[in-house]
This record gives sequence, structure tokens and C-alpha cells, in this order.
Amino acid sequence: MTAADTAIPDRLRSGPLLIGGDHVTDASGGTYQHVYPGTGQVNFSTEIAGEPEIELAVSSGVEAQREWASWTVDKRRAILMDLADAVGDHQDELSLLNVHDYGVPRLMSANGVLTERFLRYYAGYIDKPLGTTSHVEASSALNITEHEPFGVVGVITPWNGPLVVIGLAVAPALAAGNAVVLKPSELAPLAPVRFGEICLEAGLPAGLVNVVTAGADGGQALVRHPGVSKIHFTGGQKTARSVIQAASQNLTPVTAELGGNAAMVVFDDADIDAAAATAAFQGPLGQSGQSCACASRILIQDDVYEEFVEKFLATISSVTIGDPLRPDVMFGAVVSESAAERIVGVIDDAVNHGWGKLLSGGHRMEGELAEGFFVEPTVFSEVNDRSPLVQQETFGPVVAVTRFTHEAEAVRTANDTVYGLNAYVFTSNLNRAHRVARKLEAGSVWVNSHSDIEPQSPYGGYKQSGFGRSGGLQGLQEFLQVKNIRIAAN
Ligand code: TXE
Repeated sequence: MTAADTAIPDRLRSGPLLIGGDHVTDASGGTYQHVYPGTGQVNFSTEIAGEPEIELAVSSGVEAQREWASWTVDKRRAILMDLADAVGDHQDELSLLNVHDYGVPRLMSANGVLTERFLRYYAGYIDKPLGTTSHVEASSALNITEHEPFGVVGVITPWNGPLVVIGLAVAPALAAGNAVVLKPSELAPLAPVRFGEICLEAGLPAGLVNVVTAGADGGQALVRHPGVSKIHFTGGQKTARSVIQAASQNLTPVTAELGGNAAMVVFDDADIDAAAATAAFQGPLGQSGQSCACASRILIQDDVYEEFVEKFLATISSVTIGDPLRPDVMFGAVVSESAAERIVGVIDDAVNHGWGKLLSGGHRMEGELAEGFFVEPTVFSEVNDRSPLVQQETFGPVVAVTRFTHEAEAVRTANDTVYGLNAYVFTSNLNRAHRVARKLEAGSVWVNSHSDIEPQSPYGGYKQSGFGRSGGLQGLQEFLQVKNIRIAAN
């Protein structure tokens, strides 16, 4: 692997915004010096959008949406299928940009495959019947339920896996007939900007997908803009409150995909090898635990506790740790210095307050990895279920293992947080799988499986993990308004 194989294309090194089909530089928000998590060194700078660029992006979207809505359904479906093909053709490039953006190991960086699948799935919806007719009191009237696009929608993506959220939100928004102003995090703009370019290359009207990299200020400007008729937000709870407050200014509807802090319940009749391996990669190893689907609370039934923990720790210690650009690395860095400090702070608090017993990890990595943002995969046992270690989403490679005796106790513990995005169950008993899955307060429950976001399946949170759904028909309806038309026939 040569340096050229892993280079950021010069065109993207300045990380420009993409508005109305043009790369915009000299943005009013200045520039942001992006740091590569693997080395702690600046690897590119990106423009930061301010209010003027948000205004330009929204007005450009209004024009493009009018054109998009005038195209025939066959043409719109064909173009979205072409976009899916184009994303598929650029998977390697998009994956590499993910690594540069947020330090995900190259082996785990191909989440653009989901973008392609969601585009293909929602392109197929464009000409499918959604409306209905119903008889009304005046029996001669024609009573129709119609679905119409919002116009311009704002999509705000997190830094961890923006291409996944582009699939979850941008694909249905376009299929529903909207224009999209996409605001990626300044911590992960490369793949989203490149996606915006690929939209133009695939033939979408200029301005239909505008990419305005920014932080909180740009995000607020987008949410508050009166020309934005719907917001799809993916991120943390704290930010969601700020987004919803800003959206209330114009009563703009919001779909919120928030944090997870998932529980995994492993029963004594489970396949322990499969459960331990899944827990390792769905827990501290996958994206260094920086995933909304991270299984951060693992509950193991008494009789298999020792066996599970032994296999779980063995899997964690078996993977290669290092520079995420290396093709053999399975565990990389966390996204930033501040994230690494926050995560180590959570660990130190847990140790100092006795919230759990440290089984493995617990420190920043030294030696050749000291310059990057590397935190050891960390496992606590004998945890205090009411402590911040368990109750809050650490969003890092830190998990808690806890033993339980009875099913009811496991369900109660699993449900005992404000989160409810997803949960995992390992058992070979079909009745128990049904029973427990129905009792877990989560939008997605995976039984004997890792997390698996599919275009066909609705994904979203219970409780404080958000509202609204991405995926499936519900995911399309998030971007449609419903109108009733009644035509009297006198
Ligand atoms: O979130 P942040 P991050 C969650 C994950 C974790 C969080 C991590 O569980 O909680 O996302 O991502 C912009 N007004 N999910 O750190 O800080 C910011 O620039 C408007 C769940 O990125 O909340 C970024 O673009 N915008 C998810 C975006 O909001 C603001 C899967 C998110 O930032 C803003 C992935 C403001 N005041 C991660 N402040 C799922 N449920 O599917 C920041 N932003």
C-alpha cells in the first residue's frame, strides 16, 4: 500500500462546500483544520458554512426542487438508480474518505454500500401507489388522499458514518420529490462532499443536493431557515434538544435519530461463541464503540457468565490495533482528542467512584499510537447499574458486563435507561426470543444477530433515542406531506 493509495484527492483537500453545482470557497464560517485521528496531524482543511452559504443552499434547493418535481417519475427513478450505480462504482474512494474523516479502520469503512442499497430501494418507490381513495358522505364526490414533497429538507449528519445517514435520509427525501441541504459534521465532511459531487455526475439537477459543511452555528442556521420545511437530524440527545428548539421557531417538523447505549442479553441456552464474538465487534471494537448501535451493556445469565467473559475478552485481545489506514487493522482511533479525553474521563470516574471493576483496558495507548486518539478497548464488570457508566452513552470503546439470574431481572435492567434505540438477545429458545423481544423498549431488537440496518426495515428510537423512522415505507413517509382532495360531482 503506497502513500498514493491512501491520499486524499487534491480537489477535496480544501474540503469545499458544494452549492448549486459549484464548489464554494471563502465561506463566511472560515476554515476548519481537520485532524486525522490515526496520527493527530492536520490532514486537510475544510470550508465552514455560515448563514450566507445556508441561504444560498436553500434558495438553490428551491429552484432545483421545482425542476426535480417537473420530471417524469420514470426519469426520476432512472436517475436515482444511476446515482445508486455511481455510488457503487465509487465505494473504494468513499471508504477511504471515511477513514480520513473519522478514523474508522479501512476494514470497516465500506458503509457506502448501505447508501447504494437505500438509493436503489427508494428509487423503486417513486412510481408506486401511496395514495388512497375513500367514499364520503356525498357519495358522488371523489375523495383522494395524496402525498406531496415538503420542498427543501435539511439533513444533518453525525461524524460517525455520514454515508449511512445519507442512505437513511437523503435517499428517501429525494425519492419523495424534495431537494436536500446536507449539513455534515466538520469532523467528517469528505465523504458527504464527494457524495454531492457524485450526485451531479449521475445527472441530478445542480442544487438538488447541496453540501454545507459546518458545526453548530451552521446547523442552527439551517434548522431556523424558513425555507427549510423538514429536518432530519442524527446525533446526540443534547444537540437534538437544541435542534428541536430552533425548529420550533417555524414549527418545522423534525425526525430525530439519536443515541443508543444498547443492552445485549445473553441467556444460558445461547451459542456462546457467537454471542461473545458479536458482543466484541458490536461493543468496544466496532468503530471503537462509536456507533449508535454499540452494545455497551452486556447482561449474561449466571451459568454461562465465566465462559462468555473469557471468550469475549479473548476476541477483543485478538484483533490488530493501529493506524486505521492499514488494511489489517480492526481497531482504530476515536474521532478526536476531546473524544479520547472524554472517554478516559468516563473510565477514570468509574474506577475512582467504584462504579465497576476494570477487567481490561482503561487507558490511552502509548508508543507509536500515542500521537493518535487511541483508547484501549475497555471492559468493566460488577457495575453499578445506576451509575453514569451504565446510564449514559459513552460513545467509545467502553462496555459493562453484568450477570443476571432470571429473565424478568434481565429485561428490567435492559430497559432501565432513558435510551431505546436497539437491543440484542441471544437464546436458542424461540418462545423466549419472542417474549423478550416484545418486552424490550427499543426500536430495533436483533435476536442471535449483530445490528443490521436494512432499507426494508424501519430504524429509529423509543424513549430518548429519538422519534420518526428511517427505512421502509415509514422512512419515505417522513419526507411526504399528506393532502386530502375531495371533488364534488354535482
Ligand atoms: O453528534 P452531535 P456527533 C449519535 C450517537 C452520538 C452522536 C455522535 O449516538 O450520540 O450521534 O455524533 C451538528 N444545532 N448517533 O458527535 O454532536 C453537528 O455539526 C444544529 C445516532 O456528530 O450531536 C453534526 O453535524 N446542529 C445515530 C450533528 O449535529 C448541530 C447514528 C450531530 O452532532 C448543533 C450515529 C446545533 N446546536 C450517531 N450542534 C442513529 N440513531 O442512527 C451540533 N450540530
